[in-house]
Amino acid sequence: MPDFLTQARALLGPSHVLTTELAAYATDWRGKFSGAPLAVCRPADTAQVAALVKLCAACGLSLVPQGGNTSMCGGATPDDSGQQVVISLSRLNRVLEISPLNNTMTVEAGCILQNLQHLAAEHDRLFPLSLGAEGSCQIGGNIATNAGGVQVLRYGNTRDLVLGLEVVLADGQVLNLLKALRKDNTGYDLKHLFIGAEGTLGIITAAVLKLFPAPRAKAVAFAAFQTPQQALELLGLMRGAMGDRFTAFELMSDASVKLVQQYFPASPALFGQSHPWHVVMQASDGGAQAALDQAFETALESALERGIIDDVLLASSETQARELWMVRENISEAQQLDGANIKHDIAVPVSSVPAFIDEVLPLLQAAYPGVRPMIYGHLGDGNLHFNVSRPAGMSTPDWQAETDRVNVIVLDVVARMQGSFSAEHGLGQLKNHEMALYKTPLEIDLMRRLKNALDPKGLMNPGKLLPN
Ligand code: FAD
Ligand code: 2HG
Ligand code: ZN
Repeated sequence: MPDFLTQARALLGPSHVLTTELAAYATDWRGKFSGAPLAVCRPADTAQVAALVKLCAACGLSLVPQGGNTSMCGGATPDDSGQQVVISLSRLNRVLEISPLNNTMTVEAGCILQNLQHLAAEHDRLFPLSLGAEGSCQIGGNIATNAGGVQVLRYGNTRDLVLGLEVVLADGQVLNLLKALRKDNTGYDLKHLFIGAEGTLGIITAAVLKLFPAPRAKAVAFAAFQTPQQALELLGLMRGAMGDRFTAFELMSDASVKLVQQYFPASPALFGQSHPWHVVMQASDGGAQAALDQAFETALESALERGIIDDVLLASSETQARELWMVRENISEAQQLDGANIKHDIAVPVSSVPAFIDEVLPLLQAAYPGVRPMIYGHLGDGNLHFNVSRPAGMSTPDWQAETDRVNVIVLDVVARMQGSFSAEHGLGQLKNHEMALYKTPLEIDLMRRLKNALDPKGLMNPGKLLPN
């Protein structure tokens, strides 16, 4: 077997093969998983990624692709065998082309999402993927997890934003699908195999992304109301009034808003009294600000008159809009600061969300008196983050020991409602075991056959996505 470290250093340069101070690469964002990689390699381009994959294969070493390491499921965290190589894509951060006429940009996988949003804006375009981790996650990681975020309602998931891909396969071959085509029915659409595959089928090195016209006007509001059913009524009313201009509709329980206010004291003051539920919502378009404001305000007035909402705050400046959004975007971080929580990233049909909440809450409260569910998420997509914080007085290890039981309570209801046990974060090493419970044997068998066809030696991110 070739000496991996010597050859990797010759290939990438010694400073790009790290064997010490690996904690930032070896531990996940939540601090839930950590491993012991043999090395962290930082290739500079697609050719180096391909050569590195070939070297790993020759040495019989498995590899873990890593972008911004913001996975919620330990997807980018190596195991503790000392036999896995983390391949960090951070140095593949070039923009290869931006074409306002085609409404596309071609970028390397290690580009930070927020930088791509800014780049699009500089060209008077919108790249609509938007999520709390956008300042550090990479487009390769977004594609590998088929990330969702807060504008799926209008623009779809990452899968809908990718026109072309370049992928290094498990044997080191480079599959170049970097086409900027809106139509191409020439056989199986191979790029979709790698989108959402969590690095188990290949390493994404570049992508062609869709751009949209840059909005000229934007309206943001934060509303308070009594029941999830009213949130659905509000969603229907706002979509009816605003049509395609309605881009985001994010639900938050009062407990999750209060948690943000507790851990982020600079959060904006909201309403004079408590309300059980809140949403932050956004509309945007290419027309005049006054016209958008008028349509938005008229729709909200109608919601108030009909008693759908109790109260509403309209952002009167970009700063205020950002502050209102930060209440929503800081919930993850606030939960992280608050200690252990058992996360569920579920989806049910949008119309079933109120029934789902009504069914699960009493079951949890009966099993764990004093439990603190933090319910929030992308209501417009039927996707809730149903993250259950430990009951007051229970220790973190005792609560973590309840994970399987809590999962069954929540996920069995999801399954009965024909839902998904992982709507946008993927499976990683946190939820791959649930596959065996909630996917059919035929689905799992087909996935294994795909995996074996593309990665017969099982070297690409083993232990993730598929059940062990
Ligand atoms: P990593 O964490 O590095 O990797 C994620 C997975 O992709 C791993 O399996 C890894 O092996 C694989 N991977 C990474 N890069 C490549 C590549 N180039 N080729 C092949 N495989 C690769 N997700 C949502 O969907 N919606 C949200 O609203 C959302 N909000 C978040 C908010 C916060 C505060 C945090 C911490 C995370 C959030 N996430 C969200 C989860 C996370 O999935 C996203 O942040 C992001 O898509 C992951 O990108 P990354 O570059 O950090 O990937
Ligand atoms: C969000 O929508 C993210 O804020 C993170 O998907 C959710 O922390 C979570 O569970
Ligand atoms: Zn989310």
